Amino acid sequence: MRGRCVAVLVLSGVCSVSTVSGCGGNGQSALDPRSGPAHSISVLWWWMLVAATVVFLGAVGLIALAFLRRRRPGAPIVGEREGFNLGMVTLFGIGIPMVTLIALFVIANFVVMPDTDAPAASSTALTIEVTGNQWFWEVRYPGTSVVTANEIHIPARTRVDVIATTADVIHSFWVPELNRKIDMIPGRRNRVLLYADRPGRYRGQCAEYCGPQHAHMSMYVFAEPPDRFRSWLAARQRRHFRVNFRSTRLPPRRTLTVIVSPTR
Ligand SMILES: [Cu+2]
Repeated sequence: MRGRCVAVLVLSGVCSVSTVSGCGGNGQSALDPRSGPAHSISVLWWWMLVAATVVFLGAVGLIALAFLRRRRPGAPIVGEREGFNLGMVTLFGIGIPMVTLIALFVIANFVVMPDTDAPAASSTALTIEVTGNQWFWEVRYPGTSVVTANEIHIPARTRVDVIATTADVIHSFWVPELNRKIDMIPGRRNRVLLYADRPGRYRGQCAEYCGPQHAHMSMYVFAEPPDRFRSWLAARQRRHFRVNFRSTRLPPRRTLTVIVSPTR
């Protein structure tokens, strides 16, 4: 019996470590925030972990206590007191869970969500359109003819309004280090803020199962210093016009500069 318990504990530990290790290591972690909204989400996650740990350890402690005292009547210290069991059940079964859940609800809905909501139109400096396709991301930069696939270029320390749409099924746009996920629903244009507080490369992933190649539907956000971003965009635009000018076979609307990069 004891050997089986140890085996279960070891297995649980291995599973927990494997699960947690899957959260990082590939440059994609909600616990490594690089923007204000992502920071709020990670703080909420840590508080939820603390609350869940306290409740879990409390429950395990009470189970262990009950097991150790299984041959003795009554509770420790108070003994066999009338109404004690009902009080304990009310406190641990109703009181503490209600307080914990209400606190998390209030913090999540009134503190974190306003932080991660779609940005007001006047509060952003740049708009980018991202369309989910089975199974790649198509990114357009309004006002230019530049199109990229599976990579999004943004200026760092700049509020960017992402308009998320889909060309086929439901996808979910998610760059964990920068903000929450947002669904791409046929016929709708959802918006999410992208903001990187420092230049870098941030991995994103479709977070809604969208078909057999869903797991390969990842992308990178390249946050660059604003002047380098402007140079990049201008260079791509010039290249588009050059390709467009030289092309004699394809109609102009088809000769867009598409940069396809492997994401795995
Ligand atoms: Cu998808």
